[in-house]
Amino acid sequence: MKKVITYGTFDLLHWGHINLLKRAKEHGDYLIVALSTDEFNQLKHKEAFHSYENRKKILEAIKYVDEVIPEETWDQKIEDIKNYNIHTFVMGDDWENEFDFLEEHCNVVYLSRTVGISTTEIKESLKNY
Ligand code: C2G
Repeated sequence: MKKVITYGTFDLLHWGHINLLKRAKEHGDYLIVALSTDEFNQLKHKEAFHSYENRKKILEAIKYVDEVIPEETWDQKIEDIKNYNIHTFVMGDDWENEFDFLEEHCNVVYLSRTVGISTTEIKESLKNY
């Protein structure tokens, strides 16, 4: 079984996230999403609208997603890759080259971001509603 992993906050889920998850799944048979906890979001200087538990519930309902685990630190990726026997690590290309150090442990794939949508844009638009 070829297992794929990707990381993120996935707040206010939108089609850019879905495009990423769909393409990530195409790189294997089993997709794990390491979902940023509310505490880790603080380290990322992000404040999610939905709690970790609710973001997890939403992700688990997506047909491309097979498992959701917590992302608690920047440094857990190598351990995750080993513990979950990951074949391919996938991230959007806003992270291009940031995770190339993982290449000694698994394939590293950066997928193009979906232009025209982001959680930030959604929040901004709603402010003017
Ligand atoms: N994404 C995308 N297109 C968009 C918006 C997001 O392809 N329009 C992708 C991002 O590139 C990322 C994933 O969707 O791969 C999740 O996006 P975020 O929740 O913003 O992820 P981020 O906060 O960048 O977390 O350790 C890695 C970090 O946790 C990544």
